[in-house]
Amino acid sequence: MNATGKPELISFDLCPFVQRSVITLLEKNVEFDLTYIDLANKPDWFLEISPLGKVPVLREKGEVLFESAVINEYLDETNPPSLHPVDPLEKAKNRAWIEVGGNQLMNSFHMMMAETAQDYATHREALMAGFKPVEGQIEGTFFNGDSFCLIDAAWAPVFTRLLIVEQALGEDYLSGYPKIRAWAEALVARDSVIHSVIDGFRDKFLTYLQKKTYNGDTPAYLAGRLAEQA
Ligand SMILES: N[C@@H](CCC(=O)N[C@@H](CS)C(=O)NCC(=O)O)C(=O)O
Repeated sequence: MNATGKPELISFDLCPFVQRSVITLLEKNVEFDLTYIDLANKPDWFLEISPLGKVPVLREKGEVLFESAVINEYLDETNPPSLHPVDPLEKAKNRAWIEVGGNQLMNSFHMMMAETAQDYATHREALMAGFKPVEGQIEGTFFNGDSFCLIDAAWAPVFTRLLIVEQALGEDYLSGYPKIRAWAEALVARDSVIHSVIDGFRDKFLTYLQKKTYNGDTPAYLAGRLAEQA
């Protein structure tokens, strides 16, 4: 909580982990403040409060919370009704698949940041293999069926980015996974997901990928492909 009495989420404008918490706050109609920092130039006040120097950080009641999945659990408990399934076993299973969603966020990030075509192919394969166990878990429009749950908030940022890159490059990262494809499309069309990113997110995200270089000024693999499309 800050001077306004609202919870404050410390953010970087392209961060998928922050997006998870923004979606949760929007779904729960909680008023909050969003403070953006530059991760390339972290302010001292942020380094003082953030144990790992990472966003998101939630400032609430003079305390600091970190780790997006934990922040979301806290927001869920303190702003009922819960977005988790009621049954403890189902809830525990959802938490396990939320963890898988975090791994897939990292797999997609590594693929998008790959320096060479070979790195890209390796990470692309890991990402697509990572979807395999998920396909059979999806119960309906959303992960658990008709209701949007915390697990949907956790996974939506994966698809926000993946669908942008697919569309820009004509790729298909969900080939063979029709349930995940339908889930992804339902998530990116959801109001809370649409409003969880900055205006102009698509262009800013693609520009960020286009600027990725290595060994001085060699464009990274996707940067090169995006430049070809331009
Ligand atoms: N497991 C963390 C991951 C957070 C994370 O990696 N955030 C990135 C931005 S998307 C960050 O702050 N990176 C800054 C750094 O590593 O220096 C979570 O779920 O909150």
